[in-house]
Amino acid sequence: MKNINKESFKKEYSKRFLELTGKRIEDGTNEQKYYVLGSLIRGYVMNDWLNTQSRYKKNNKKEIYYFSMEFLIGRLLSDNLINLGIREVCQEALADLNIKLTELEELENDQGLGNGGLGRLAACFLDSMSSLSIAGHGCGIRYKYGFFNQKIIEGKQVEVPDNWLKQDNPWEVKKKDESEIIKFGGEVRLENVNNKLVAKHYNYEAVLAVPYDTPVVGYDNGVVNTLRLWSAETVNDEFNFEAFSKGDFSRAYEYKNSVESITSILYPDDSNYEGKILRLKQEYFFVSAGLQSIIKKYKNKNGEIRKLNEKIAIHINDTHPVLVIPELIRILIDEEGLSWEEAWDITNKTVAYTNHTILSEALEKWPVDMIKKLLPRIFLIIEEINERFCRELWSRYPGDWDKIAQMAIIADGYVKMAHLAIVGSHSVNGVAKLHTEILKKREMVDFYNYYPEKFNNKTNGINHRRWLLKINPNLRDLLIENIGEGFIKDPLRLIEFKDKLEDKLVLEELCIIKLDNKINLADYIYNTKNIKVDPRSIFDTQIKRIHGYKRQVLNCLRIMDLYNRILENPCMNINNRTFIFAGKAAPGYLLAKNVIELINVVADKINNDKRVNDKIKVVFMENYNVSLAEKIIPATDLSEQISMATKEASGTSNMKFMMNGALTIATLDGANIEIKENVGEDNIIIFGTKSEEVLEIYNNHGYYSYDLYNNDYRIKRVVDSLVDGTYSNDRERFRIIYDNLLRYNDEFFVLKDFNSYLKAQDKVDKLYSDRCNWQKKCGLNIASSGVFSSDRTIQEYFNEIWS
Ligand code: 26Q
Repeated sequence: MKNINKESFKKEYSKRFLELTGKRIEDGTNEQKYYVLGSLIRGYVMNDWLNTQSRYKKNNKKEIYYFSMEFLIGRLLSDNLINLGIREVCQEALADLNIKLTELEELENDQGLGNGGLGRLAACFLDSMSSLSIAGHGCGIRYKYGFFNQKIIEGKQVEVPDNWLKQDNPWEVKKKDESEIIKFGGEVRLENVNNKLVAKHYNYEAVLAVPYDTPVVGYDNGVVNTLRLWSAETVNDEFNFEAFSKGDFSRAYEYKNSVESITSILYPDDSNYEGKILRLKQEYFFVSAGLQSIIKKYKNKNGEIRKLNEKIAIHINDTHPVLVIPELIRILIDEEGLSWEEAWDITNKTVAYTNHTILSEALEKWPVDMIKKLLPRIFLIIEEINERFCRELWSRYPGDWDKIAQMAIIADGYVKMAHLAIVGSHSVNGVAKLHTEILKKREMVDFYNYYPEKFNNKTNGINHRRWLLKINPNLRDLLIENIGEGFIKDPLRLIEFKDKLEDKLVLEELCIIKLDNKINLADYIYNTKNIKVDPRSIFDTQIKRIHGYKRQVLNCLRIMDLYNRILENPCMNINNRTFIFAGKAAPGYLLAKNVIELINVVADKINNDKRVNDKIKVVFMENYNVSLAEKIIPATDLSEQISMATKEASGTSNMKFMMNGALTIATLDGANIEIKENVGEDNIIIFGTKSEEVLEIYNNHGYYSYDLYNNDYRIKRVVDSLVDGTYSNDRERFRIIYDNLLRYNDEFFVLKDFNSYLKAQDKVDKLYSDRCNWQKKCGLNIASSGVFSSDRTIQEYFNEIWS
């Protein structure tokens, strides 16, 4: 990175402003000021970007490609400034020009190309790879529309398209000259060429894949890796020429639209797999484009194709990019002339797979006919993999047809993508200890028995530079003051903060920082929602996708119960609380949408009831995204991680809250278990049915929610209030939730865990009353959070999978 000082920056900025806008700074809009700043910073990065690539080439370093359908990046401006170490200089220089950096930062649209956890994890991993000087790049799709924007109208979620590219994106560079051709449909014939059977593809539809590269800047190390996102265009300029020249304009447009639609939208569903052909097209499109460009680059570096796996590692983020396996085999055989055995061996050694879910409804399986028609060559290869695999199984388990049918890649007219991923890769990992154990012992037990060496755990992590340094600058300063800057590059050193917690002044500082953050959030809530909340109340937060298993309903029923109790006992002695929710529901997920409506209706009732509204308030914040999370997390006292045990593979917001000094109320699910191990059981509040019991009850069908409801007055009262007119004159309004709890036997044990949750919440209230002790626990959470940096996670991937 070149050295910049304030004066030279001011000159360059003014010059660039004129060049790009044709205006003087004082006549420009804030959007223009943001764009010019972004493009100037990108310019600064260019040299390091080039140098990084040349270094990798010269050192012949192994390069890692992280394939993901989703990258939930959020904003980039301030992260890039921090990693370049120039945020302060820029801030001062801009101030001289009468520009407030923080205002420009707020103008940047979120790059919201992901649904939630999986996409955000990919973004954190990119930062960690660059910051650890690992040659690791991202490969994905440049969706024209990101994850929808959520509006709440009359309590209900309304989806609005996220046209994020309406604002010019200063970070990306289009590289049309590095485009690739992707082939769909048509027929494949095996032809004899020089006494060799060669697959030839005819009558296919060709689509152009155009890459857009975004630099991924490492922290204070001059490394710049690449996030390459692909966009679909027609091959022959704009239109279907033939139709166009015959005057059939509408058909010509239709064709252009159908091609561009491949990369138009991100599927907004993270839990319910839907077998839409467009989704399959998206998957193959970016996989094929990414692989072709990787191999081109590899061969350009004089790489010997048979040694591909020594210089390239490909990681697939869940099964969504699993077509890399047959596609790589295709390229190696059809284009490079390798034998099946060679191609298979190289592919296997190159590809590794992470599983992110055990929800069976989220597992991808594609109809055979669909794959056959859309990707005829790929289908032949999958068939071959399946046949060879089944033959292997036969010799291992002769006669055990059931097992072979269970494990086959193709069965009952479907291709099972997880099976393809396990068979075709050399490593399969879960994302937290419990999750990996469940994969090994239950969900994938047959595969684990067959390939025990492939299975391993990599507990998730978060990028502590964004999720601590950036979003909580006062806490950052306090940490630096007390333990120095070492933790920035070595987050495990956060543990040094533990010793400082004996100092009353430090605890007081922590308290002030939190209060300050809460005041900021309270202002934001007032400005956006017109609700006044008390910054001295407990900020109790549940922000994540809305889903049955995450149990926002449990939280909401608990608030409804508390409301009842305060009405009964107006002098009840509790700490004031502000309940904060945020999250989006998949557009077709009616239960989740009903939950959003319930929270909003309950909020309205409570916030406007003078008998209680000085004690409790409920806020549902609209349009949850990365930037909103960045505002809420540093201001939270209590982090709600209350999924039904076994269902949340890991969770990552749990780690973000911990790192910012919130206490966690949690079930023993996902990475909550490791949070407990690290912070100690006295510094986290645990409740609820444990995973072993959940699994047992699932097996024995030994749970009847109706009995619980009938035998527990408080449960009955609160559940009845869903349909008895308490919250809505329309008694059918929350019928879906009601039926879920009673008629459909409460799949996620909301009622079963209700009392245990209430007790845990009472405990929280008591703990909070002893403020000094509470602050100390917050400090211990911060000090113990270093292992949850994605630097640790990435180092493990690197040591144990990629090299
Ligand atoms: C699949 C097929 C068709 C359409 C959509 C999908 C799809 C898209 C997104 C399926 C799943 C997802 C996302 C899953 C996800 O975010 N899982 C979360 O991953 C986090 C990172 O590992 C974990 O922390 C969470 O526990 C897990 O729920």
